[in-house]
Amino acid sequence: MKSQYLNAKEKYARIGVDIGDAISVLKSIPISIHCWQGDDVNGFENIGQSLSGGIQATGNYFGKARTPDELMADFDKAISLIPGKKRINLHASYAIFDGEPADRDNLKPEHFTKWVCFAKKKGLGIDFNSTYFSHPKAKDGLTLSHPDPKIREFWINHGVSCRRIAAFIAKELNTYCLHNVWIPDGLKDIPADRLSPRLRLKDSLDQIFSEKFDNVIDSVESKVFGIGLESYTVGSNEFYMSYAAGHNSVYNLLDNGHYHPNEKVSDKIASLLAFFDKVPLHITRSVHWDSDHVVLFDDETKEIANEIIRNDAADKVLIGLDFFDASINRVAAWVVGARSVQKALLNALLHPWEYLKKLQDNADFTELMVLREELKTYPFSEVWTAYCEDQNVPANESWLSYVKQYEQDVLQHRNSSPTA
Ligand code: RNT
Ligand code: ZN
Repeated sequence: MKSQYLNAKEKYARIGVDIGDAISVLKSIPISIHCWQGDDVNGFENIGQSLSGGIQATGNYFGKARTPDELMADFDKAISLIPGKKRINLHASYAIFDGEPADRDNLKPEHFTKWVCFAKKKGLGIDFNSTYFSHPKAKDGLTLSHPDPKIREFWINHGVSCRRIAAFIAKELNTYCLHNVWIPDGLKDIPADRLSPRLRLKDSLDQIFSEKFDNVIDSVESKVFGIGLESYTVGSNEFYMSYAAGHNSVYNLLDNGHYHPNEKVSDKIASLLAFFDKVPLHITRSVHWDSDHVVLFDDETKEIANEIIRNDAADKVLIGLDFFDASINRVAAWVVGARSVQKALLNALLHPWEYLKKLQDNADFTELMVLREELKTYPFSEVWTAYCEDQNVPANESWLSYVKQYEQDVLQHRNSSPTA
């Protein structure tokens, strides 16, 4: 084992890569893990609304979390098998009510104190999303751009409450809190007016973002289309890109499921880095469309990681995960997705980028191609193993036995209604 590691160290050293340095950088890069993989984006409001807004979780694997305690326990199991620095990404619909439930326009920091305690205990940061879907007032697919000022006001108040909650979280945890806005607003069929909804959205956002907070980073997330909203998306890429460009503290979040299949988010990151000091990211895997499959160690994930690492942007790109697969063990899904992103980051850290950039500048495209191809069979797995050992998590597929044990001990005993 040791000699394999030394062998790998020597091999990488010959191309100018120090694997010890790679491991120490990797350790410091936080991954924000989305809570919503644990319960198919359900949340805890119990308002009788199924998932809406043009997104869908498919599958019916047993054992999904039904209560805050179950979701926290499942999340905890997942993070025990994921190396490195972690944050938890919450949605407003995961508010925990002790007494009377509050509607979305009236959410308060106290509805998230249990999450804050959980995060403190586990050493996690928290990111936050306002929730503009799965609610009776979002039924017709419009929220912040709705023609009815009363409905708009409801959702503006939601955004305002959520930013106050994000500020509370940031203060409690003494780290930034990314507050992201994604709205489903769009139309199934060809619009008669594309501009008015966008002007209304612009005005709603201005109202939501008018209060200033330390340590809250705001972002807006565009999308190409949603199910049932195929013809028009109010919050399009151009709309939000322009909005972010015109507002100092609002950033454009890139979700790599939200573009045409031939567009690559890996290519967009550097464009944004030329103009913004933060680039929030949702890493997902889209199969033909925004299907939100579990993230794998695949070419696009690797290329996204390459962009982050070779542009020295690990503190600018805020990495979050966004997928929801209900057809497999949900805890395993979290672990696969998070470990895949970390593998991609490590893979990127094991490239001699300065040298490769020089080859590009010198137009030596032959050596550039040859070296990149040869690097694909370098002993990456030895370094990944060393990293996992350093972080006290299983290095290979053996982590699954812990999830299977948990499935047997805990998940299998969950029927459809929660026990107290
Ligand atoms: C939807 C967006 C959004 C959601 C989550 C639940 O297409 O990707 O980020 O997935 O907020
Ligand atoms: Zn997303």
